[in-house]
Amino acid sequence: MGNNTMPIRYGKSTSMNPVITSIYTADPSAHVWDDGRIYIYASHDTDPARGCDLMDRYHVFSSANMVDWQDEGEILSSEEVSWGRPEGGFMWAPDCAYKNGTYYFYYPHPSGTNWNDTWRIGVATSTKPASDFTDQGYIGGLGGFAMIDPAVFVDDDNRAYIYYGGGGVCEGGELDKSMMAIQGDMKLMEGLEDFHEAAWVFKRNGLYYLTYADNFAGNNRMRYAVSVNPLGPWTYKGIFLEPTGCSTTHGSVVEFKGQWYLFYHNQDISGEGTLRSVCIDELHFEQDGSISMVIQTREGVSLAGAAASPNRSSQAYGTSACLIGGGASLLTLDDGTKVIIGLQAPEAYAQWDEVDGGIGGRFEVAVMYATAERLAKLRLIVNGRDYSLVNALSTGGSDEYTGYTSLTVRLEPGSKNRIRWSGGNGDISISGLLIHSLED
Ligand code: FUB
Repeated sequence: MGNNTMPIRYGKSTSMNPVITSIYTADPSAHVWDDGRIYIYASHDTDPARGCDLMDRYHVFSSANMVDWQDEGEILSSEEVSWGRPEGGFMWAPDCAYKNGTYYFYYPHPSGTNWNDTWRIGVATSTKPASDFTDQGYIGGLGGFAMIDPAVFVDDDNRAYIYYGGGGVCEGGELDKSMMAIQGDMKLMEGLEDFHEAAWVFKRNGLYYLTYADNFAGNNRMRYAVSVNPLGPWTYKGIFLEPTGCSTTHGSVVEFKGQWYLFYHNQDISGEGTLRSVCIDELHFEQDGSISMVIQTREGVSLAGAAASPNRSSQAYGTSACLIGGGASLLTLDDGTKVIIGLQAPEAYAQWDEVDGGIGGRFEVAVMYATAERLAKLRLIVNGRDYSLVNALSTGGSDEYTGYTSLTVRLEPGSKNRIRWSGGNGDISISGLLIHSLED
């Protein structure tokens, strides 16, 4: 064990798309907060997929420059929602708002077994943007059949509005000072053409924009409408995102350091519509304020501001401190480095038993790997909790140990944390474990 740097994550000049590759994420709601960072509040498609019902937890991601994204870890799971569907699951497209020192996390979640009839909009709060959220219950008077996808817009005058809906119905209304109740009535958002779901509202040059997913068969697109009033009526303007290849589409539009962006998802990593991945591309406006068609790129977006420091210190655990089993074995490379191979079988594993969690808290747990496969996966188990599969994209060769994949989890205080990476999802070899502490 010792100090190390993590050069592999850094040095990219563009974000690449998808931008989040370690786990599957969808429905990104992006916000820039007072700390100068941009945050993505996303749904988390759990692997292996089981429709959208097994989406049972949320992760947040943040960046200072649009290229280097930090997994901030899990902020809420269906197990923590006392009023939620007894069977859990269905933590769909969320959003977050900030007002007077509190972050409000809004999420759609069914309250009954008959899930699609019993949607409610839950609210969890925290004084931090990406940790310590506690559920506060749901917003009274909202919900019912297919009523999903909350989006909250706080106007320049500090008045806050909530929009939501699905199955062709979009409603909006004003939140009261508590940010957890509706002031007055919700009303139908008039003037939208072919609304399906995924409402999002932003303001530019005094004009309000409402973006949403349409019903285009099998492959939704994103459309938008504008208004001089945050609750409409709206004037329909057109399509600005063509199909991404995924059966759903869902996005958010935000300005960061003078450039506008569209956050959306596709299924490029998995090829499956319920294992989606967040992407980012630039969004541009015409002279008259209309949105230009967004060009979906493989490169993603360029650095906005300084590159992240490659000098973050971390704890590195080599393969000598590792227990291996189930068919995994050690191989000594020409330069003397020992790596772990043979992780093809589900029983195969590499486990570190004495990982130092310091005083306890959030840690990015990473593994360095080589794989020639387009997509291999490792299962991450920390102190007995199964965090599901973590993706490892091809490094271009089975002896190219340049891969880095990670997930942010909570470690216990002290040096008895047990971290296990197990196989069974592709030919992948690993050269070590890294952990990096995040501020709580
Ligand atoms: O992620 C689950 C659902 O799929 C969202 O709530 C919809 O907007 C669609 O993206």
